[in-house]
Amino acid sequence: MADQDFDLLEKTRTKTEKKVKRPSLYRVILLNDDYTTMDFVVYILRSVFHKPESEATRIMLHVHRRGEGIAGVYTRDIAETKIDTVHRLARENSFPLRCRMEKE
Ligand code: TYC
Repeated sequence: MADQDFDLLEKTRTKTEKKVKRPSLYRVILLNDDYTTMDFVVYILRSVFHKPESEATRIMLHVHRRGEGIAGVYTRDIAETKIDTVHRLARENSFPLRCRMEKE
């Protein structure tokens, strides 16, 4: 390939390429309430957020005492799906447990 042809192709590539960016991350925040059992919250933290038993218990007690706490940090789609799963499991088990997300 001639040098000027290469330069032309390279210029086109530079114009059209998109920068690779890290996705924004979102904290999934678990909210306290008076009715959801501690066991159910620990079950949620283990099954949905893949926390070991000791950490699940620590996070649950933090939320119980402080009102809210971080269940995990994920990309937007994963965070939204986890929130939907928590709300579905809570509803299926007649608990009012809620969570929300916030950008890191
Ligand atoms: N406050 C609840 C109770 O005393 C326990 C609880 C903890 C509920 C964390 C929700 O996100 C929560 N049974």
